[in-house]
Amino acid sequence: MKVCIFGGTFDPIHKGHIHIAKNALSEFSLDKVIFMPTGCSYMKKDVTPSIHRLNMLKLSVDGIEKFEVSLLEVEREGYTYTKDTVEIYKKENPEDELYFLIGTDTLFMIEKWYEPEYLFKNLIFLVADRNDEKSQNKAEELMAKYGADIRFMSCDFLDISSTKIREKVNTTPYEELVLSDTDDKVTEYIKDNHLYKELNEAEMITLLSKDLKESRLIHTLGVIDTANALAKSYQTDVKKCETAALLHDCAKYMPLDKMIEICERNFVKLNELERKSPALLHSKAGACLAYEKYGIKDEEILNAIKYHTTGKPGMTLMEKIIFVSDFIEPNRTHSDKLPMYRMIAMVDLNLVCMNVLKDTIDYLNSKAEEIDPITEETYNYYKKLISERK
Ligand code: DGI
Ligand code: FE
Ligand code: FE
Repeated sequence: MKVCIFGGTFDPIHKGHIHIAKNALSEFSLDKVIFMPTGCSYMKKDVTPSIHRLNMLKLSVDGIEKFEVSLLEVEREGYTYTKDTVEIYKKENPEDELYFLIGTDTLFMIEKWYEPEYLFKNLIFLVADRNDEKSQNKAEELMAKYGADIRFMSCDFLDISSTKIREKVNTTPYEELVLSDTDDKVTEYIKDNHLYKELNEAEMITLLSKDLKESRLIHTLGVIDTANALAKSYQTDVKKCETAALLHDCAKYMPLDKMIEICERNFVKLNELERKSPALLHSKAGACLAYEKYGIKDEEILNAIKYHTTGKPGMTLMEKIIFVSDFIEPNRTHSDKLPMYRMIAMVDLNLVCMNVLKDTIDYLNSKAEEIDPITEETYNYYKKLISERK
């Protein structure tokens, strides 16, 4: 089979991609074009979460004959080299003749890629885009130097760019948004999932109120107020603390299997206890949901959500503020020590962290619940910290 890999971020996929892929199919009599979206490690700032890029790809490509979408790179953690992708593909499909679709810009960068010799030896490059003299010369240079097989496509090049689409979305209200350069289903997806625009607080609250029960929203408001007061008292970023507080329990009512799924696709490691305990897992799942659904890319905010249930040794100020606020916010009534903790929190967060952890461990023991190792480690960390300064 003659198979062509079409790699890219596809952020978002647009009609130019489809145009090029269709032309590659016919011009080189290919059997298949495989769209290969790049992975993105969890929290990577400059790319839309993989799940959205993948869903948009599927919306435009599914049902088109000879087009496929591959998860090979999306499902691998961290940065993936094209060389690794090709190697894996070849191992599974040793008979295929492999093509690789690129734009002229890539032609000038490819020598900087990991092991270009391997790529030139194993791939036939199809170059879409302007077939100008400079590109021709570069191709000839690569062919001479590496014995590369580089072929220019003869189809016209549509002047469409994902960057321009993102800019347009960013500057247009969703309800007025019309995109002629992507499939309508993709435009709808962008609107429905609030892509390419930062959500403001009101929009986040609207979304959140669909994910949470009223009592949980009231708790959340309490956490926001407490986090606000603590952020001011400790002179740290009030807005970021409030955002973390707002979203800290966003995954509270996700079914356990969905929690596991969202963590796994974001490469968040889980232990056995977390896999069976939604009460524990909602914090890690919440960080992933804040990232995928609420568009939060700030690592500090995401980590404050991620560790709000167990804490962790050596928490940042923001992590401590969220961890403590969750426990002491005014709607909590579970312990008569809370008024004292609320006062101490304004002057000594570490001391309150230690106490909160001690109370949690006592509570879990009384219920014969398993204690997560990180809860234990965090308690020991803060206990030591307090004892050493005396
Ligand atoms: O989500 P909230 O109710 O606002 O509060 P939270 O995120 O602190 O979650 C509290 C729950 O988490 C509570 O049911 C106890 C549980 N939890 C915290 N640490 C551990 C734990 N559960 C187990 N099994 N093991 C832990 O170490
Ligand atoms: Fe929680
Ligand atoms: Fe909470």
